[in-house]
Amino acid sequence: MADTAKPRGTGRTGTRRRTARKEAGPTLNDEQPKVLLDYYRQMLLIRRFEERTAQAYTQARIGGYCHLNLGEEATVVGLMTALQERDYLFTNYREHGYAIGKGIHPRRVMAELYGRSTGVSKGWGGSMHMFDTEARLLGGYGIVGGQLPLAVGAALAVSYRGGDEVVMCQMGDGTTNIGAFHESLNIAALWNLPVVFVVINNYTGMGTTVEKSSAEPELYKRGSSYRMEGVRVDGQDVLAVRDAAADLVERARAEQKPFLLEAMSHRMKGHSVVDPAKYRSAEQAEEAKANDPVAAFEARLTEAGILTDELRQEIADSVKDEVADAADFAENSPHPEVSTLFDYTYATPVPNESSRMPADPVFAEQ
Ligand SMILES: Cc1ncc(C[n+]2csc(CCOP(=O)(O)OP(=O)(O)O)c2C)c(N)n1
Repeated sequence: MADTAKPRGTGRTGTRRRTARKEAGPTLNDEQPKVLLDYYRQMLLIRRFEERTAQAYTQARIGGYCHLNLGEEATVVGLMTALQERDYLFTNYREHGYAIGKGIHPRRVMAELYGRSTGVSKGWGGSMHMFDTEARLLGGYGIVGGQLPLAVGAALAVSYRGGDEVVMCQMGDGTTNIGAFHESLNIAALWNLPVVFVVINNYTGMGTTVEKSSAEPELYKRGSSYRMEGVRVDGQDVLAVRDAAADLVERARAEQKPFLLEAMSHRMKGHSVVDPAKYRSAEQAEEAKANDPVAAFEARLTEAGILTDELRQEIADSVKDEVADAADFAENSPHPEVSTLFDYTYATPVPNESSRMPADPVFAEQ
């Protein structure tokens, strides 16, 4: 087990999260400027995409629940960079950035949010249920912990077929107290399945803190109950996340066994778009702001002379255009035909499948 993240100050009430001491993460020296700029662009794209999503939601262009990745951009990009194209991904409902990172076009992600037929899930899934077999994103789940047993099942299928794909299963910190977490880690370890379980520790499950809800708040240590190696990483540092995740993904592939990764993150806004996060102290909100991973990476690249003023403007403009294009695409896409409502419920047609449409009478006339 290893803790490579910055230490967390846990004061008596657990409200102070971090001490001032910073552990050194990976340096920029061995990195290609082009690659670093690409990470920066991806992080900025997710940031602007999510801001646009929040705006569209408050304008009632997007319905249902809507949870954003604001503040978690370094974690998202680091994790997605660590996966090979053939690897599978399961996430919770906070998945817009993951969908983009897994290679799904922002247009299709935005269109799904708008509930349009051009969306990732043809407009029937919405924010929490993006699913794309081609990109190997196997959901998007609204039930806390719902993705874990399914990820284990997918890894069992991979293992049974003798494949070399790895399954990454993302979740929040609150999820580690759900029964499915323990059942899934147990079976994955028992059956030597290639799953990397990733806990995004943004310190809060809705309004409840990790310290208030978890008897073992150092969540990466929970793997030890299942003899599963756990690693904690600084989720604000895209390079640290990438390195830690890539190491575990490749070890899961080579050694055919599961791992647990905990990424220490900050959620910059409320639990969902409509949550004003009043349970958070001004100090905590300030701390999240001070730990903005996009701003931090931007400053780091600027200091290293990799990001010039000109490049920053160029990237900002192209990201702005890409997000505007995604929103236009969504806005101008058609709604799905109601007759397709039942088409995607099961993989194959099943007998007794209900195909009653919303306005149909409950009992057909004789
Ligand atoms: C089984 C179940 N219980 C409760 C909920 C309501 N709920 C939605 S999100 C959430 C908090 C989960 O927090 P965490 O796992 O830390 O993820 P985060 O939202 O921080 O990404 C809860 C309790 C739910 N969706 N499913």
